[in-house]
Amino acid sequence: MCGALNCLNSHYQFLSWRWWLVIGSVLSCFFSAATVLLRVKMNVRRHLKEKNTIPKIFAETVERYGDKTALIFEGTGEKWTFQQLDEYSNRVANLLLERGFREGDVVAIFMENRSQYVGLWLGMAKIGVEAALINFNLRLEALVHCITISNAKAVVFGSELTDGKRTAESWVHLKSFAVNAEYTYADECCSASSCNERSDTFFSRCVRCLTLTVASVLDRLFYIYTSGTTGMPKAAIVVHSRYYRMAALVYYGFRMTSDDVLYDCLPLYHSAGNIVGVGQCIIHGMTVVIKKKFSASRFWDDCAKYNCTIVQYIGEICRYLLNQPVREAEKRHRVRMALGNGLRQSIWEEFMQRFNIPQIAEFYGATECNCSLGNFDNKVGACGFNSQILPYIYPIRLVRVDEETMELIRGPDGVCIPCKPGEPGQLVGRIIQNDPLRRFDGYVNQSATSKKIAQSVFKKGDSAYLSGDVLIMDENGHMYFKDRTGDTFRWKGENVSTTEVEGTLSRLLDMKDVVVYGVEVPGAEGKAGMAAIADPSHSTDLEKFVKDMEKALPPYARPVFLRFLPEVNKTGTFKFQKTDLRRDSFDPTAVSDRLYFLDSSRGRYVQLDEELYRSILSGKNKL
Ligand SMILES: *[C@@H]1O[C@H](CO)[C@@H](O)[C@H](O)[C@H]1NC(C)=O
Ligand SMILES: *[C@@H]1O[C@H](CO)[C@@H](O)[C@H](O)[C@H]1NC(C)=O
Ligand SMILES: *[C@@H]1O[C@H](CO)[C@@H](O)[C@H](O)[C@H]1NC(C)=O
Ligand SMILES: *[C@@H]1O[C@H](CO)[C@@H](O)[C@H](O)[C@H]1NC(C)=O
Ligand SMILES: *[C@@H]1O[C@H](CO)[C@@H](O)[C@H](O)[C@H]1NC(C)=O
Ligand SMILES: CC(=O)N[C@H]1CO[C@H](CO)[C@@H](O)[C@@H]1O
Repeated sequence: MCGALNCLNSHYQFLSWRWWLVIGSVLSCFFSAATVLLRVKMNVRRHLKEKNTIPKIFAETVERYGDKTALIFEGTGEKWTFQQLDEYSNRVANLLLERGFREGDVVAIFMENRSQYVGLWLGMAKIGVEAALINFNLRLEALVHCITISNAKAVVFGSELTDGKRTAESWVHLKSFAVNAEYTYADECCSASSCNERSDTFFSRCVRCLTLTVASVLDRLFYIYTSGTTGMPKAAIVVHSRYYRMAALVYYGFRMTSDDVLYDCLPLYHSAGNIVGVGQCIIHGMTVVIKKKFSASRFWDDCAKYNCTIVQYIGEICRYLLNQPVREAEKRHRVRMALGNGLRQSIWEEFMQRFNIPQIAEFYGATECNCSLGNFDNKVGACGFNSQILPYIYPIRLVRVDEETMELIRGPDGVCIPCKPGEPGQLVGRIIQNDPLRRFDGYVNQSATSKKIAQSVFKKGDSAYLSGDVLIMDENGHMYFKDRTGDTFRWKGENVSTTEVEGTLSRLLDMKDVVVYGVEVPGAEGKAGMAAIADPSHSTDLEKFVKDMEKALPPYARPVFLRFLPEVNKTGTFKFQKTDLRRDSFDPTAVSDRLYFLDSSRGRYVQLDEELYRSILSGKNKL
């Protein structure tokens, strides 16, 4: 619909039919975005007025969909109906009440992704106990850090995380009974089918007698941790209305129905998996297939098996799918939409064509941020839409920043400068604390919260949420993702976007994992580009690579250093971890991987040994 309109800037004659066509489609984009926003806004208002918390909304869902399948756990094939999920969560609630947990207490959940995961936090929410959803990949310091900052009174363990449990036993400040007791507890409830046969403490709990704790939709539902690509994770607060809003925006925005079947292979300790995915089950009565772990080779077979109509993706998942050999199931499925964020523009169309996916539903929005965007009209490459008129309804904006330091650039009056179309800028969202849609609930750590808020952004004296992400808006109002904070670097007087270079290089290298970052070279201004390439089979033809690269990238964007390694580290949400790579830099004494240096005079990569390294450091070798 809005896709055909990149050409608004060309000179249409006033009153010509094409001019009207353009205006017409900009307006229709605008109205569809505005309708979605108003609809969600009205629903949030209503839930606020009727005090409809997530457990109350779920109760309505159960009433309506009772025997329909709510969750399917791929792996065991276990299915839970809405009724069963409700009963399970009531047992959880009753058990916790008996153990003395009360409204406002925090209980951490540290287990791998299983159906019970949802039942656990939902059960807690029914009695106002707040769950801290801990990343189950964490160990040692990071794990202790996350549990500590959540102020959890108890931890529910999955038995599969035994070395995590050992770590946990040293947490003297946790109630000892809780650690031991809850550990067994999560273990006992491993399958719904065994529930009926067992008469142990958990399953003897009443499933019907439970009074929901009266709460406001502005109360805390649970905590989700930021992925911590830089530094320790932060606990972001998710209130009931935010959960509703995140799930409802994609539901209405992308025109989903309760008859859709959603394939969710993302971790449940993260908002994409647990809110955008599972939220469709809790709120809208959709069947959600929970996959224990993302598998590129099983992906389409699973979709075909469960008749999934929507799949979720995140980070690099789409590229891993493209990297797979062609298989029959990849076109046999009924998937009509892929929902997620982080699909690179460089593979967007190939992904749609090869797997026969009619619509990409790319959205943008951090857990804690109130500036979500959605690409509601299938526009290639865009992560959202915001027209020039929309800011009155939806106050988000791109403002000028120094892309390297992310410092806001202000005009003479001290207010931030809005970007023009085509100009990259940081996405900011105005904060209006008494509007549930415009609220920023922040982090558990107050000082982390204040770091994400700036004053005098839209006008003097206001405050706004800083997303930390750089986007570009075109003339029509489509927004495109540029880079994450600190990912752009400057080289030879130019700004290099790591996301763009990664996309290009990965394409040249048959979709290998490529991570690009800037490294400091003594005596050189800015940062030199370095690319870490996952190449376990040593299959890269460097000569061909250089030739292709020279055609595809301008000189300043070509990586000066290459590092070939067996595997690149990723976060639980399939994003690359760059911190270690940056720290290792290009020092051959510190890195055992193969390193190369771009000898620009000869136009080829040469192996980087200690001698060459010293010569670069001393400035003898020109970069
Ligand atoms: C998928 O759809 C087919 C045809 O409508 C049906 O026979 C099959 O039982 C469905 N599978 C599941 C898991 O619902
Ligand atoms: C690079 O970005 C900075 C601000 O972040 C800007 O001032 C500068 O003009 C940009 N340089 C180029 C060559 O685009
Ligand atoms: C972001 O949160 C702040 C703080 O509550 C709020 O005032 C602002 O309106 C929100 N902005 C958006 C775009 O949601
Ligand atoms: C809170 O955030 C600040 C700033 O980000 C950080 O320095 C501090 O260590 C954090 N405190 C805790 C307890 O995590
Ligand atoms: C990947 O992570 C492991 C474990 O944290 C670490 O030991 C290793 O150095 C990392 N590799 C790279 C290339 O950063
Ligand atoms: C991603 C992941 O680790 N998934 C886990 C989900 O739960 C099953 C069963 O406990 C584990 O085997 C998976 O590894």
